[in-house]
Amino acid sequence: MNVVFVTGTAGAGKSLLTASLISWYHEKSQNAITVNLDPGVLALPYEPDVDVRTMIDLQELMSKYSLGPNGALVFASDLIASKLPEIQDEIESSNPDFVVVDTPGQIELFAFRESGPFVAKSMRADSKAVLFLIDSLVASTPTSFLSLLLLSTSVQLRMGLPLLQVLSKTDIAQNAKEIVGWSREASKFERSLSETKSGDAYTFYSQIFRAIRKTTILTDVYPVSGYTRDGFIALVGELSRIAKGGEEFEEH
Ligand SMILES: Nc1nc2c(ncn2[C@@H]2O[C@H](COP(=O)(O)OP(=O)(O)O)[C@@H](O)[C@H]2O)c(=O)[nH]1
Ligand SMILES: [Mg+2]
Repeated sequence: MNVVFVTGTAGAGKSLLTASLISWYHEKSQNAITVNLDPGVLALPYEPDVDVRTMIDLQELMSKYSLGPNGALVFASDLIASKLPEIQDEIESSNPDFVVVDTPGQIELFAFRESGPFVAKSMRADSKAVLFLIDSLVASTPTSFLSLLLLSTSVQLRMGLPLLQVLSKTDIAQNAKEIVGWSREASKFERSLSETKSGDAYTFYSQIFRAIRKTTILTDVYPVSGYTRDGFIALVGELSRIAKGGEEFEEH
């Protein structure tokens, strides 16, 4: 059983990518299931096989503990960890090859509290990996791209699993190819950076960028569209290659 956690900032396209990945797997006759770990989501573009909303009731938390919607969401996200045995049982009852896990809308509720790292560490699987979605509409400038790379690095440290960076929404982005170019060649990033930054600010950003490239997994960014499925062959190929690799998804 190979598990992939789909993470990213709110609105980056996690749920749509989960929906598209699962229908891709099903069309290829793979035994694949989805898990929704977002206790607060109202509508999903897929029918989750395992759904944390059947285990955690946001409305009940609000009335029982006199919480507002934000407080209840924080509480609910923390409760995910305690539901792991139940989640695991439900997953294993389908005996799947691939499990696509959609994570809470707000990354900080998952990756930067205890539940995300706990679930990532404790879930039983042959291989586990994380996708971090970088919204190409948000990452359209070198500095905003860099800030999302920093967030991705931070999520990787929290989750303690190999992580693939996915550039999402390439079908509607103006400059998806340019962003991929930045990720592959520091000189391209710096050329674009120099259009808006100079002096100390330029040095600051370019040094952080080079440090991330040197010390972390940033080798490839996978450009995809959850909408048109552009880029799926490369992404799914990498996921299966890693899954076949055995124990853990390989570190870059
Ligand atoms: N055009 C386009 N829209 C997308 C894509 N991925 C997500 N969206 C839209 O962006 C919005 C947020 O997507 P969603 O999957 O709910 O994001 P999440 O909060 O990360 O789960 C929705 O309106 C989606 O339809 C994509 O690849 N292409
Ligand atoms: Mg979502």
